[in-house]
Amino acid sequence: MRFQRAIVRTPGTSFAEGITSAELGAPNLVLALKQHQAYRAALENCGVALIVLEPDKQFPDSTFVEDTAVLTRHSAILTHPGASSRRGEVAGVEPILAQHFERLYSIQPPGTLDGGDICQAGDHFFIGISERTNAEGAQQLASILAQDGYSSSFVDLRGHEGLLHLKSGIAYLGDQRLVLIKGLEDLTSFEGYEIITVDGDESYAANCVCVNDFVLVAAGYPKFSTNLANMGYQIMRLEVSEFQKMDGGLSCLSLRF
Ligand code: CIR
Repeated sequence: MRFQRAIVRTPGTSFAEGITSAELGAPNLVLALKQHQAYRAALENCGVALIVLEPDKQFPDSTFVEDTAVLTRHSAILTHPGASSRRGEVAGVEPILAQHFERLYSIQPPGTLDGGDICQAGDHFFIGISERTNAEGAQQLASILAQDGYSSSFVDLRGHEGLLHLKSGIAYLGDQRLVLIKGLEDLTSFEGYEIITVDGDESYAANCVCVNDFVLVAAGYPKFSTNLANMGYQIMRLEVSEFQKMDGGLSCLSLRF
């Protein structure tokens, strides 16, 4: 699937007040803005037209736009984020999604769902059940996706410490190829896929994003990025240290469609 557009939101002045468990210190906003600018430029180099939303100080985590929606060829599904402090972010992306998608759905409470827990692999969706996405939210999404002919399966992440979202530990590269962190690669959900395992000391790099002819990879993880390059992928390495401090990664910074 080729992406035409991506929605991003510039981090705001309250960025450091977002939720984090990373214990990597406070993020530097000036550096975060610089890294965000490079991320936007990388997406443009992948051939994607950007829709840049203004910073929203009221929602410190709102730069992590991926969590607010799940986008398919047919529709946009607005989420109901698991963290109550993030729920207001959804209304901030709805108008722009309404301009681009004919059909909009919403995950309804008591269902909760974060976009970061959803990994599309062709016509199949892996739906992570996590601290943020509950079984009810996962089931609602599966039913919506089924209406459009997509299959889905649930991946229970609750025993996997340190994994905030499914996509913190998995990425789909196309051609039935999945990137997986150690510990997830044995799950039966991923049978039939070719697995590229990420070493434990580089697990943060598993959150890479395939955008058209390129794979965006976090800088600083040489074993993984060299492995991908040797497999023939065109790599763009991006510094995302300030987003990592807030538990975020490359995929969460955009909604691609
Ligand atoms: C949060 O805890 O919700 C944010 N600080 C980080 C969200 C990262 N999103 C993602 O992995 N999809």
